[in-house]
Amino acid sequence: MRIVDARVIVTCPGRNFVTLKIVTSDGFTGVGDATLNGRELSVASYLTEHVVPALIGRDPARIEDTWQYLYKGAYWRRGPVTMSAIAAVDTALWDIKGKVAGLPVYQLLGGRSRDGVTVYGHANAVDVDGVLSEISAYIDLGYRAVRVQTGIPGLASTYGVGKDRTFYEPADAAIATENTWSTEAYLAHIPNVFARVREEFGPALKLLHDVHHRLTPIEAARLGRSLEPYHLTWMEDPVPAELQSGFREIRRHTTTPIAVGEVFNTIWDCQELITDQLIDYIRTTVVHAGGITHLRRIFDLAALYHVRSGSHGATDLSPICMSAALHLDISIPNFGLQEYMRHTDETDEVFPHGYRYEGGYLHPSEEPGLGVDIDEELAARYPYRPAALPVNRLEDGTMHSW
Ligand code: GCO
Ligand code: MG
Repeated sequence: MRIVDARVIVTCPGRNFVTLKIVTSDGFTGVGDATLNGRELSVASYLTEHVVPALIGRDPARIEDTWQYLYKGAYWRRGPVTMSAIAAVDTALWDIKGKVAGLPVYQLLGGRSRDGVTVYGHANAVDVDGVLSEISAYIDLGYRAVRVQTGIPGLASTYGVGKDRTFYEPADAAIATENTWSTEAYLAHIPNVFARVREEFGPALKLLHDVHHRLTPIEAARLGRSLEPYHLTWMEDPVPAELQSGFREIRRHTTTPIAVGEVFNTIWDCQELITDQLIDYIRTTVVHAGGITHLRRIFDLAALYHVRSGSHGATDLSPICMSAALHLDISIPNFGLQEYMRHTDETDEVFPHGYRYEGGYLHPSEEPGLGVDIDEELAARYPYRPAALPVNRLEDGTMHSW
């Protein structure tokens, strides 16, 4: 069997997605997500110009070899564009392997390690009363874990708090929206939010919070310590993570667990974080960290150091990425949590999928392969619309991490 066709499909059913579809000589097809929010066309071009021509004629069964060919063969290693492109190829080849074997991909990964994949929802609102009612709504849907984000008094807008609460989407303009940030206002407000939330919902609900790379290590240490009475499951992305040793400073001061990794692309971005036990959850994803093959490598390393998975699952990761994530989540020994931000109906229609939500858990599809596809005719009705992620400035105008 050979690869006879590979095409890149860009579509915008409410938001932009980039998808790779691979076709084999025996008529099997596989799909992979290649979406890089705000930089979509760079991955589409990397695939179309540099990867697709090299795929034609290759044996689709050679997943590891193809991964190594694309990673080592480019000479220019790592980076979000390269690794999202490799991820799309890898995911599509696992999909094909499952279809050829007649098995859902999780069976090829060793079978089930659990009955369902525990997910967390993204509860957000401008004020505390609003977020309390959002959390209640998630509990009514059966969620056991929620990530809590609120507006900050004195700031006009805050990351993680959307116009539409259910479908949070930060990429809201062709040229990046500018936000203003105050660490002082933030650090003064957040502990009060969690005090209210715990008071209202008791100790059993898993609570998470996304800091979105905005603090320095010592500020993050202060936040972690101030949140200790409320027993968070994790404090996410407390600092920008280029400096892995910076996490040592946070660890020294607080027992609030730390999760990081949504912007990481390879195992090298988190090697020290894992082997030095500086984090508790690794949040790398299928689409941005080199596909099922490489993500499993990261999770296997993490398992040796008591680090659990907590994959990113925002709306900019397509239902193809979510399908692939669930096959990994259900099979690995060190699963922690899976983020689940619901896609809009338009998106779900373009990507018909067999995974389902029930009572706080997601369940992967039982169909052979990943159990997800792209409706190409429908996708063609939603042309690409430029949309960038916001930027962030301090009150004096200094550029800050978003
Ligand atoms: C999360 C994230 C997202 C990202 C978004 C960027 O869900 O944890 O931080 O909201 O900001 O996915 O494209
Ligand atoms: Mg995040």
